Amino acid sequence: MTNSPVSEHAPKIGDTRLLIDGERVDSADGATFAVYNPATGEEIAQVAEGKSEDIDRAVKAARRAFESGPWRDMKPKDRAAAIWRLGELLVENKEELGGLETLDNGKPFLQARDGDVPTAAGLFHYMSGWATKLEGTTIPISFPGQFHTFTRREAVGVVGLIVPWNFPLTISAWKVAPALAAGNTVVLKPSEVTPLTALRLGDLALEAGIPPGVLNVVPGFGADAGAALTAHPDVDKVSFTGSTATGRAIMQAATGNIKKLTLELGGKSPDIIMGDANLEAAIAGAADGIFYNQGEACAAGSRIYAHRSVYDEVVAGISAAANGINVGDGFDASSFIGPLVSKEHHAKVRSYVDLGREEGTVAAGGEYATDGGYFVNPTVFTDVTDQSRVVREEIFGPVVSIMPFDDTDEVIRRANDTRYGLSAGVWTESISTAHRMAEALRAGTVWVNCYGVFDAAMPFGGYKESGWGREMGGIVLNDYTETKTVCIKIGD
Ligand code: TXE
Repeated sequence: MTNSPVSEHAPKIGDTRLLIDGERVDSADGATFAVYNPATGEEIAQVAEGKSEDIDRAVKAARRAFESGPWRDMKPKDRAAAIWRLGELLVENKEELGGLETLDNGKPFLQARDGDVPTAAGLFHYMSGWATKLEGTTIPISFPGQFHTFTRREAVGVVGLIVPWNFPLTISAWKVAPALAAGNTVVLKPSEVTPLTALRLGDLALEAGIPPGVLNVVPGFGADAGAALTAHPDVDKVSFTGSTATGRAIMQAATGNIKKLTLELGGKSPDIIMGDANLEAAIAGAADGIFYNQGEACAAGSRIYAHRSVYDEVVAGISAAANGINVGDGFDASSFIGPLVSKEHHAKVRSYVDLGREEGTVAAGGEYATDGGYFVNPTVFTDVTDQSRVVREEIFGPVVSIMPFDDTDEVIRRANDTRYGLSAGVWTESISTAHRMAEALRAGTVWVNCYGVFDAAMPFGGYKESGWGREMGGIVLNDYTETKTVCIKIGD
């Protein structure tokens, strides 16, 4: 691995202090916490640990920046230009940002540099265009000639953005880009497991001309910094991506000042291979749909339903794909999947691998590292039932269950039999089956003959316990703006 052609891309880790009001600062009590390289388990940095006092400082800075107007009152075209420039800076720094993501999260460097970073940049490019297009409407109310009524779209205010560790930079961009486009000011709290790219994002925002205090970045733990941000009386809105359990805690914490909330939570997404599917494409796509990013993806297609007529072929194909995946250090160019993100998460996924062995049959994988890095081999379970825990619960690792089905109504019912509703996949050559399934599946995104396609212009979010609201697309601006109705009397 040390001779790998990409190992030279491991970057130096720069300043790891908090970013508040445009300055890098220590936490109020001087506390720091360790972050680790999940490929080795070794500590790579000490990062300033934000706590409630630091969150309060950051919220005050964001409030000042909001009220005093350098951002909200900036000409929309200038705001757009700064956000666009931030996208450009991400692209210019993709080597460093991709390398930091690999060091911190473990994902393969080539995927981080050529996938995560350009995707994040794309969010800033796309959202910059909305800064000049937040239009209201004129409304013909029931009193002709007496009133002129219209709406305005205004920034919500200070927004708290809480992001997880699986796509640290990309999910930060999902939230920061529309928040800024709408004129809000931000306190961003990255995951304590992967804080490095969010801090660099904050530096680059300043370099792009986004004024101090508009984007503050406060790493810290969920129970402390995260809880303080969600309970803070001067935060107008919180957008969160993470587990459903934490989403519930955030809903409760937000009741104090009735914060607006966007929640993008867990998933247990079905990926359905119909009897008439192009099997080569379906097998490759479904394997990628679960194993990409080590299966640490909220949209991962972790329940594969294969029509009984193609079931054996699908099991053989996905198992072969699993066995063919190189698992290793993300800085090794041949690794398609890296280690899981942390010791704790590794322990969770390992326990599900052990459980699946009891609940079903291992068709591929089933092994994991027990020391050193947090590796788990891509694992395929068969002979499980719809009630098996590995089929019902979010594992968030490279672990998939494959189940046979006989007819379309049955598979729709089984696919929808989950508390989640984030995404779903369908593989079929029939246009009518494609449309029928797309309509019947209770999920925020349905991919047909593809899986895991994301774009800044495509809304993404969940039905049921997978969340509230949407990320991306023009629709997300609704969540970052207030609509003000203005009614002016113009006649009797
Ligand atoms: O998530 P948490 P964890 C799922 C996945 C994973 C499980 C646990 O199944 O195994 O969640 O992961 C912050 N108030 N997903 O424990 O706790 C925390 O600091 C405010 C799915 O890492 O949800 C981090 O920044 N904030 C998911 C963020 O919430 C709090 C992605 C996510 O952490 C908080 C990640 C609190 N009380 C995990 N507690 C997806 N939907 O993509 C924690 N946080």
